[in-house]
Amino acid sequence: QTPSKLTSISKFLSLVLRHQPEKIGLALDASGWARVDDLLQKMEAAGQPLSREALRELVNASDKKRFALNDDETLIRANQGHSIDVDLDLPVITPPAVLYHGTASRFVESILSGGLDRRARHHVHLTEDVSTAVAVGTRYGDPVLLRIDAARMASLGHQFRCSANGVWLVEGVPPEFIERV
Ligand code: HQG
Repeated sequence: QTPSKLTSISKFLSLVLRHQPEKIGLALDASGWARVDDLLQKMEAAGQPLSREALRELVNASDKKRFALNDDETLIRANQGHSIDVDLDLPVITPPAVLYHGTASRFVESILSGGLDRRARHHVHLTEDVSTAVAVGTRYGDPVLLRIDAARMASLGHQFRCSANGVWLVEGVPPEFIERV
């Protein structure tokens, strides 16, 4: 597969595994898993045929490890980023003391006064990695890096979870924990 073809298939998988499974008539269970057989059959019917091997390669090669297969490779789900109601069953764990969020400059005033909201997603997405945060912010414009005092948030009872691909998830970040870097 060419890189652009892989990207387009990955985007299609994100669409049906995170946002609109009904678009191809796919069923997800309460934890967001779809049957691989069902997915491949529905993708073929939707004019996006994909072999089992190509799917496995895409899952393994994906830069951000967006998708996970279960042990016997009969089930697949998105690791994070859902807008539909799924429960990923991720445990609450202690975060690193400092996490980062990258956003676009036009959002900063609103974020510093009202905090970070989850918007269309289930959670606010945070990262340990400055360069990842900057890349995420660049998607929406001129990037701004925000430093989050995760240690203090956790000590005050905010619940942090970490997705299988290392994205830190929290329901919201009030402004007092946010500092523009
Ligand atoms: C902003 C990609 C104004 C927030 C990335 C962000 C990430 C506010 C945007 C993942 C706000 C939401 C998530 C407030 C939040 N006022 N703006 N109060 N609160 N915002 O895409 O974090 O490719 O839903 O700063 O790599 O940008 O999907 O979240 O700019 O990991 O795998 O509202 O998406 O991963 O945008 O990105 P998003 P995000 P995938």
